[in-house]
Amino acid sequence: MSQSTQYSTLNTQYSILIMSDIFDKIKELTEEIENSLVQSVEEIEQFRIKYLGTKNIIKPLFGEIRNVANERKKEFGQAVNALKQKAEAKFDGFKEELEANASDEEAKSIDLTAPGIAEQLGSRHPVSIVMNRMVEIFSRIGFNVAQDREIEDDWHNFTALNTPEDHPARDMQDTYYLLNDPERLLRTHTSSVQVRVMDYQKPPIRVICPGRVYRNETISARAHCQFHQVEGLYIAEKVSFADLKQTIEYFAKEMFGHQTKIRVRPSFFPFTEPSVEVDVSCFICGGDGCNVCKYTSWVEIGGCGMVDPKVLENCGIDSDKYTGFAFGMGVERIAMLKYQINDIRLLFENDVRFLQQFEAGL
Ligand code: 2NM
Repeated sequence: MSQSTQYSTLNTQYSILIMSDIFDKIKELTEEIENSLVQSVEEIEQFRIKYLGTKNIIKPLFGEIRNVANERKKEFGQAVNALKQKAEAKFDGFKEELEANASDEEAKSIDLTAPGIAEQLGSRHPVSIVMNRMVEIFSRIGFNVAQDREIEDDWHNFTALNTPEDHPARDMQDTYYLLNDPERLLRTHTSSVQVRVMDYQKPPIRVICPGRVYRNETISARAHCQFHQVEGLYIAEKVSFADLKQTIEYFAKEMFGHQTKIRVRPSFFPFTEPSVEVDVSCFICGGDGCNVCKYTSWVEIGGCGMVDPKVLENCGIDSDKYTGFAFGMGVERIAMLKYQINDIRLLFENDVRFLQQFEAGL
Protein backbone atom coordinates (compact mmCIF):
# COMPACT_ATOMS: atom_id res chain seq x y z
CA MET A 1 0.00 0.00 0.00
CA SER A 2 1.23 3.43 -0.81
CA GLN A 3 1.28 6.06 1.85
CA SER A 4 -1.46 7.90 0.30
CA THR A 5 -3.58 4.75 0.24
CA GLN A 6 -2.82 4.16 3.84
CA TYR A 7 -3.73 7.61 4.74
CA SER A 8 -6.89 7.24 2.78
CA THR A 9 -7.72 4.04 4.56
CA LEU A 10 -7.08 5.64 7.89
CA ASN A 11 -9.17 8.52 6.95
CA THR A 12 -11.91 6.19 5.79
CA GLN A 13 -11.83 4.34 9.07
CA TYR A 14 -12.15 7.57 10.90
CA SER A 15 -14.85 8.80 8.59
CA ILE A 16 -16.89 5.68 8.89
CA LEU A 17 -17.04 6.26 12.57
CA ILE A 18 -18.19 9.83 12.19
CA MET A 19 -20.34 8.98 9.22
CA SER A 20 -22.67 6.75 11.14
CA ASP A 21 -23.15 9.68 13.50
CA ILE A 22 -23.70 12.08 10.63
CA PHE A 23 -26.17 9.82 8.86
CA ASP A 24 -27.95 9.43 12.19
CA LYS A 25 -27.97 13.18 12.50
CA ILE A 26 -29.49 13.54 9.00
CA LYS A 27 -32.13 10.93 9.84
CA GLU A 28 -32.92 12.65 13.11
CA LEU A 29 -33.28 16.06 11.41
CA THR A 30 -35.42 14.53 8.65
CA GLU A 31 -37.81 13.12 11.22
CA GLU A 32 -37.79 16.36 13.17
CA ILE A 33 -38.72 18.31 10.03
CA GLU A 34 -41.35 15.78 9.05
CA ASN A 35 -42.97 15.97 12.47
CA SER A 36 -42.81 19.74 12.74
CA LEU A 37 -46.08 21.46 13.54
CA VAL A 38 -46.68 25.16 13.45
CA GLN A 39 -49.54 27.16 14.95
CA SER A 40 -48.66 30.67 13.98
CA VAL A 41 -46.77 32.97 11.66
CA GLU A 42 -44.11 33.29 14.38
CA GLU A 43 -43.61 29.53 14.51
CA ILE A 44 -43.27 29.36 10.73
CA GLU A 45 -40.60 32.04 10.97
CA GLN A 46 -38.81 30.08 13.71
CA PHE A 47 -38.88 27.02 11.43
CA ARG A 48 -37.44 29.04 8.57
CA ILE A 49 -34.63 30.46 10.71
CA LYS A 50 -33.77 27.03 12.10
CA TYR A 51 -33.69 25.05 8.84
CA LEU A 52 -33.33 27.61 6.05
CA GLY A 53 -31.90 30.78 7.58
CA THR A 54 -28.33 32.03 7.07
CA LYS A 55 -27.21 30.16 10.20
CA ASN A 56 -29.42 27.11 9.72
CA ILE A 57 -28.53 23.74 11.21
CA ILE A 58 -28.33 21.92 7.86
CA LYS A 59 -25.58 24.15 6.50
CA PRO A 60 -22.70 22.70 8.62
CA LEU A 61 -23.53 19.21 7.28
CA PHE A 62 -22.48 20.34 3.80
CA GLY A 63 -19.05 21.15 5.27
CA GLU A 64 -18.77 17.62 6.63
CA ILE A 65 -18.49 16.21 3.10
CA ARG A 66 -14.70 16.58 3.23
CA ASN A 67 -14.63 14.07 6.11
CA VAL A 68 -16.64 11.51 4.20
CA ALA A 69 -14.95 8.61 2.45
CA ASN A 70 -14.82 9.01 -1.30
CA GLU A 71 -17.03 6.04 -1.97
CA ARG A 72 -19.82 7.49 0.21
CA LYS A 73 -19.47 11.18 -0.71
CA LYS A 74 -22.20 10.87 -3.32
CA GLU A 75 -24.58 9.14 -0.93
CA PHE A 76 -23.86 11.72 1.74
CA GLY A 77 -24.28 14.66 -0.61
CA GLN A 78 -27.63 13.32 -1.79
CA ALA A 79 -28.81 12.77 1.78
CA VAL A 80 -27.96 16.32 2.86
CA ASN A 81 -29.52 17.77 -0.29
CA ALA A 82 -32.65 15.71 0.33
CA LEU A 83 -32.75 17.02 3.89
CA LYS A 84 -32.49 20.59 2.68
CA GLN A 85 -35.20 20.01 0.08
CA LYS A 86 -37.39 18.41 2.74
CA ALA A 87 -37.05 21.55 4.90
CA GLU A 88 -37.89 23.79 1.91
CA ALA A 89 -40.90 21.70 0.95
CA LYS A 90 -42.16 21.67 4.54
CA PHE A 91 -41.72 25.44 4.77
CA ASP A 92 -43.61 25.98 1.46
CA GLY A 93 -46.37 23.71 2.80
CA PHE A 94 -46.64 25.80 5.99
CA LYS A 95 -46.89 29.01 3.96
CA GLU A 96 -49.62 27.62 1.71
CA GLU A 97 -51.57 26.38 4.72
CA LEU A 98 -51.25 29.78 6.34
CA GLU A 99 -52.54 31.56 3.23
CA ALA A 100 -55.44 29.11 2.84
CA ASN A 101 -56.37 29.60 6.48
CA ALA A 102 -56.17 33.36 6.10
CA SER A 103 -58.64 33.37 3.21
CA ASP A 104 -60.81 30.92 5.18
CA GLU A 105 -60.86 33.36 8.07
CA GLU A 106 -61.73 36.15 5.68
CA ALA A 107 -64.53 34.09 4.15
CA LYS A 108 -65.89 33.26 7.61
CA SER A 109 -66.04 36.98 8.45
CA ILE A 110 -68.41 37.59 5.49
CA ASP A 111 -72.09 37.25 6.44
CA LEU A 112 -73.56 35.49 3.42
CA THR A 113 -77.09 35.94 4.78
CA ALA A 114 -76.79 39.73 5.06
CA PRO A 115 -79.14 41.59 2.70
CA GLY A 116 -77.42 43.11 -0.32
CA ILE A 117 -76.89 46.82 -0.74
CA ALA A 118 -79.47 47.91 -3.30
CA GLU A 119 -78.24 49.89 -6.29
CA GLN A 120 -79.63 53.42 -5.94
CA LEU A 121 -81.55 54.14 -9.12
CA GLY A 122 -82.46 57.72 -9.85
CA SER A 123 -86.11 58.52 -10.51
CA ARG A 124 -87.70 60.96 -12.91
CA HIS A 125 -89.26 64.13 -11.50
CA PRO A 126 -93.08 63.86 -11.65
CA VAL A 127 -93.26 67.12 -13.64
CA SER A 128 -90.89 65.62 -16.21
CA ILE A 129 -92.83 62.35 -16.33
CA VAL A 130 -96.10 64.16 -17.03
CA MET A 131 -94.58 66.69 -19.43
CA ASN A 132 -92.84 63.94 -21.43
CA ARG A 133 -96.10 62.00 -21.58
CA MET A 134 -98.01 65.09 -22.82
CA VAL A 135 -95.40 65.73 -25.51
CA GLU A 136 -95.52 62.09 -26.57
CA ILE A 137 -99.33 62.12 -26.87
CA PHE A 138 -99.38 65.23 -29.04
CA SER A 139 -96.38 64.10 -31.09
CA ARG A 140 -98.39 61.08 -32.24
CA ILE A 141 -100.90 63.33 -34.02
CA GLY A 142 -98.31 65.47 -35.74
CA PHE A 143 -97.41 68.22 -33.27
CA ASN A 144 -93.79 69.34 -33.33
CA VAL A 145 -92.02 70.55 -30.19
CA ALA A 146 -90.86 74.18 -30.12
CA GLN A 147 -88.77 75.72 -27.34
CA ASP A 148 -87.40 79.20 -26.87
CA ARG A 149 -86.15 81.77 -24.32
CA GLU A 150 -87.55 82.26 -20.80
CA ILE A 151 -86.56 85.94 -20.71
CA GLU A 152 -88.93 87.61 -23.14
CA ASP A 153 -89.87 91.06 -24.33
CA ASP A 154 -93.24 92.74 -24.00
CA TRP A 155 -94.17 92.16 -27.64
CA HIS A 156 -93.83 88.36 -27.65
CA ASN A 157 -95.33 87.83 -24.19
CA PHE A 158 -98.19 90.38 -24.31
CA THR A 159 -98.65 92.78 -27.21
CA ALA A 160 -98.62 90.26 -30.08
CA LEU A 161 -101.05 88.17 -28.02
CA ASN A 162 -103.62 90.93 -28.01
CA THR A 163 -103.10 91.73 -24.35
CA PRO A 164 -103.93 95.44 -23.88
CA GLU A 165 -101.57 97.93 -22.19
CA ASP A 166 -103.86 98.13 -19.17
CA HIS A 167 -104.43 94.39 -18.78
CA PRO A 168 -103.85 93.27 -15.17
CA ALA A 169 -101.52 90.45 -16.32
CA ARG A 170 -98.98 93.10 -17.31
CA ASP A 171 -98.97 94.49 -13.78
CA MET A 172 -95.80 94.24 -11.69
CA GLN A 173 -98.09 92.40 -9.28
CA ASP A 174 -98.42 89.52 -11.75
CA THR A 175 -95.32 89.61 -13.94
CA TYR A 176 -91.63 89.58 -13.07
CA TYR A 177 -89.83 92.39 -14.94
CA LEU A 178 -86.05 92.47 -15.02
CA LEU A 179 -84.80 95.12 -12.56
CA ASN A 180 -82.13 96.59 -14.81
CA ASP A 181 -84.21 96.36 -18.00
CA PRO A 182 -87.97 97.09 -17.77
CA GLU A 183 -88.36 96.01 -21.41
CA ARG A 184 -87.59 92.45 -20.40
CA LEU A 185 -89.61 90.02 -18.33
CA LEU A 186 -89.83 86.36 -17.37
CA ARG A 187 -92.40 84.82 -19.72
CA THR A 188 -95.76 84.24 -18.08
CA HIS A 189 -96.80 81.54 -20.61
CA THR A 190 -95.20 79.64 -23.46
CA SER A 191 -97.53 81.36 -25.95
CA SER A 192 -94.53 83.66 -26.46
CA VAL A 193 -92.78 80.73 -28.14
CA GLN A 194 -95.76 80.27 -30.45
CA VAL A 195 -95.60 83.93 -31.44
CA ARG A 196 -91.97 83.32 -32.43
CA VAL A 197 -92.93 80.18 -34.38
CA MET A 198 -95.63 82.11 -36.26
CA ASP A 199 -93.02 84.79 -37.01
CA TYR A 200 -90.70 82.44 -38.85
CA GLN A 201 -92.95 79.64 -40.06
CA LYS A 202 -95.79 79.66 -42.62
CA PRO A 203 -98.99 77.65 -41.97
CA PRO A 204 -99.79 74.85 -41.65
CA ILE A 205 -98.33 75.11 -38.16
CA ARG A 206 -98.72 72.38 -35.58
CA VAL A 207 -96.57 72.89 -32.47
CA ILE A 208 -96.56 72.22 -28.76
CA CYS A 209 -94.47 74.34 -26.46
CA PRO A 210 -93.47 72.68 -23.19
CA GLY A 211 -91.55 74.86 -20.77
CA ARG A 212 -91.17 76.77 -17.53
CA VAL A 213 -93.10 79.99 -16.92
CA TYR A 214 -93.12 82.58 -14.12
CA ARG A 215 -95.83 84.53 -12.36
CA ASN A 216 -95.55 86.85 -9.40
CA GLU A 217 -97.79 84.85 -7.10
CA THR A 218 -97.72 84.38 -3.36
CA ILE A 219 -96.47 80.82 -2.87
CA SER A 220 -99.04 78.50 -1.29
CA ALA A 221 -100.19 74.88 -1.49
CA ARG A 222 -102.02 75.71 -4.73
CA ALA A 223 -99.87 78.40 -6.36
CA HIS A 224 -96.20 78.89 -7.13
CA CYS A 225 -94.17 81.65 -8.77
CA GLN A 226 -92.81 79.16 -11.30
CA PHE A 227 -94.53 76.28 -13.05
CA HIS A 228 -94.58 74.46 -16.36
CA GLN A 229 -96.95 74.62 -19.27
CA VAL A 230 -97.63 72.68 -22.40
CA GLU A 231 -99.26 74.97 -24.92
CA GLY A 232 -100.43 73.85 -28.33
CA LEU A 233 -101.14 75.66 -31.57
CA TYR A 234 -102.64 74.47 -34.83
CA ILE A 235 -103.01 76.87 -37.76
CA ALA A 236 -104.16 75.84 -41.21
CA GLU A 237 -107.05 76.50 -43.59
CA LYS A 238 -110.50 75.73 -42.18
CA VAL A 239 -109.40 74.71 -38.67
CA SER A 240 -112.59 74.56 -36.58
CA PHE A 241 -113.70 74.46 -32.97
CA ALA A 242 -114.74 70.83 -33.62
CA ASP A 243 -111.10 70.06 -34.49
CA LEU A 244 -110.09 71.62 -31.18
CA LYS A 245 -112.57 69.54 -29.18
CA GLN A 246 -111.50 66.33 -30.94
CA THR A 247 -107.85 67.05 -30.21
CA ILE A 248 -108.54 67.74 -26.52
CA GLU A 249 -110.71 64.64 -26.23
CA TYR A 250 -107.99 62.49 -27.80
CA PHE A 251 -105.46 63.93 -25.35
CA ALA A 252 -107.73 63.42 -22.31
CA LYS A 253 -108.39 59.76 -23.18
CA GLU A 254 -104.67 59.09 -23.74
CA MET A 255 -103.65 60.88 -20.56
CA PHE A 256 -106.35 59.83 -18.11
CA GLY A 257 -107.83 56.65 -19.60
CA HIS A 258 -110.15 55.76 -22.46
CA GLN A 259 -113.36 56.12 -20.44
CA THR A 260 -112.55 59.82 -19.89
CA LYS A 261 -115.11 62.39 -21.10
CA ILE A 262 -114.50 66.10 -21.65
CA ARG A 263 -116.66 69.18 -21.31
CA VAL A 264 -116.00 72.85 -22.08
CA ARG A 265 -117.20 75.95 -20.24
CA PRO A 266 -117.18 79.47 -21.71
CA SER A 267 -114.24 81.58 -20.56
CA PHE A 268 -112.11 84.50 -21.64
CA PHE A 269 -108.51 84.91 -22.82
CA PRO A 270 -107.21 87.97 -24.68
CA PHE A 271 -105.71 85.78 -27.43
CA THR A 272 -108.62 83.49 -28.29
CA GLU A 273 -112.27 83.95 -29.32
CA PRO A 274 -114.29 81.99 -28.43
CA SER A 275 -112.42 80.82 -25.33
CA VAL A 276 -113.30 77.89 -23.10
CA GLU A 277 -112.08 76.09 -20.05
CA VAL A 278 -111.71 72.31 -20.31
CA ASP A 279 -112.82 69.77 -17.70
CA VAL A 280 -112.30 66.01 -17.76
CA SER A 281 -114.54 63.50 -15.99
CA CYS A 282 -112.89 62.63 -12.69
CA PHE A 283 -110.47 59.77 -13.40
CA ILE A 284 -110.19 59.01 -9.66
CA CYS A 285 -113.87 58.34 -8.81
CA GLY A 286 -115.23 58.05 -12.35
CA GLY A 287 -117.97 60.56 -11.46
CA ASP A 288 -119.13 59.18 -8.10
CA GLY A 289 -117.58 62.10 -6.27
CA CYS A 290 -114.29 62.26 -4.36
CA ASN A 291 -111.76 64.66 -2.83
CA VAL A 292 -109.90 65.19 -6.11
CA CYS A 293 -112.98 66.47 -8.00
CA LYS A 294 -114.38 68.08 -4.81
CA TYR A 295 -117.56 66.00 -5.33
CA THR A 296 -118.29 67.69 -8.70
CA SER A 297 -117.31 64.69 -10.89
CA TRP A 298 -115.21 67.00 -13.07
CA VAL A 299 -111.66 68.34 -12.86
CA GLU A 300 -110.30 71.31 -14.80
CA ILE A 301 -107.17 70.62 -16.89
CA GLY A 302 -106.69 73.84 -18.92
CA GLY A 303 -108.01 76.42 -21.31
CA CYS A 304 -108.27 76.79 -25.06
CA GLY A 305 -109.99 78.57 -27.90
CA MET A 306 -109.86 79.74 -31.51
CA VAL A 307 -106.87 82.03 -32.05
CA ASP A 308 -108.07 85.64 -32.31
CA PRO A 309 -107.57 86.92 -35.91
CA LYS A 310 -105.75 89.94 -34.46
CA VAL A 311 -103.08 87.59 -33.04
CA LEU A 312 -102.63 85.93 -36.43
CA GLU A 313 -102.28 89.36 -38.11
CA ASN A 314 -99.81 90.51 -35.42
CA CYS A 315 -97.66 87.52 -36.36
CA GLY A 316 -97.89 88.07 -40.12
CA ILE A 317 -100.46 85.37 -40.86
CA ASP A 318 -103.36 86.10 -43.22
CA SER A 319 -106.47 85.72 -41.02
CA ASP A 320 -108.79 85.61 -44.05
CA LYS A 321 -107.06 82.48 -45.29
CA TYR A 322 -106.13 80.77 -42.04
CA THR A 323 -107.79 79.92 -38.76
CA GLY A 324 -106.33 78.18 -35.76
CA PHE A 325 -106.90 76.81 -32.31
CA ALA A 326 -104.67 77.01 -29.27
CA PHE A 327 -104.65 75.44 -25.85
CA GLY A 328 -102.70 75.70 -22.66
CA MET A 329 -102.30 73.32 -19.73
CA GLY A 330 -100.40 73.50 -16.46
CA VAL A 331 -98.09 70.50 -16.02
CA GLU A 332 -97.95 70.74 -12.22
CA ARG A 333 -101.73 70.82 -12.05
CA ILE A 334 -102.03 67.63 -14.10
CA ALA A 335 -99.21 65.95 -12.13
CA MET A 336 -100.96 66.86 -8.87
CA LEU A 337 -104.24 65.39 -10.11
CA LYS A 338 -102.61 62.26 -11.49
CA TYR A 339 -100.47 61.53 -8.39
CA GLN A 340 -102.85 63.13 -5.86
CA ILE A 341 -100.25 65.58 -4.59
CA ASN A 342 -101.94 68.13 -2.35
CA ASP A 343 -99.21 70.77 -2.21
CA ILE A 344 -97.51 72.25 -5.31
CA ARG A 345 -94.47 73.19 -3.21
CA LEU A 346 -93.50 69.50 -3.00
CA LEU A 347 -92.75 69.71 -6.72
CA PHE A 348 -90.11 72.39 -6.20
CA GLU A 349 -88.41 71.39 -2.95
CA ASN A 350 -86.44 68.39 -4.27
CA ASP A 351 -86.93 66.37 -1.12
CA VAL A 352 -85.63 62.91 -2.10
CA ARG A 353 -88.16 61.20 0.18
CA PHE A 354 -90.83 62.67 -2.08
CA LEU A 355 -89.00 62.28 -5.40
CA GLN A 356 -87.96 58.65 -4.79
CA GLN A 357 -91.61 57.63 -4.95
CA PHE A 358 -91.74 58.23 -8.69
CA GLU A 359 -90.71 55.85 -11.41
CA ALA A 360 -87.33 55.80 -13.10
CA GLY A 361 -87.18 56.03 -16.86
CA LEU A 362 -89.20 58.31 -19.13
C1 2NM B 1 -104.33 79.04 -23.11
C2 2NM B 1 -105.69 79.15 -23.34
C3 2NM B 1 -106.12 79.57 -24.58
C4 2NM B 1 -102.90 80.07 -26.36
C5 2NM B 1 -103.06 80.98 -27.38
C6 2NM B 1 -101.89 80.95 -28.06
C7 2NM B 1 -101.52 81.75 -29.25
F1 2NM B 1 -100.20 81.94 -29.29
F2 2NM B 1 -101.84 81.07 -30.33
F3 2NM B 1 -102.16 82.88 -29.25
N1 2NM B 1 -101.09 80.08 -27.49
N2 2NM B 1 -101.72 79.53 -26.45
C8 2NM B 1 -103.86 79.73 -25.33
C9 2NM B 1 -105.22 79.86 -25.58
C10 2NM B 1 -103.42 79.32 -24.11
O1 2NM B 1 -103.79 78.64 -21.93
C11 2NM B 1 -104.63 78.41 -20.85
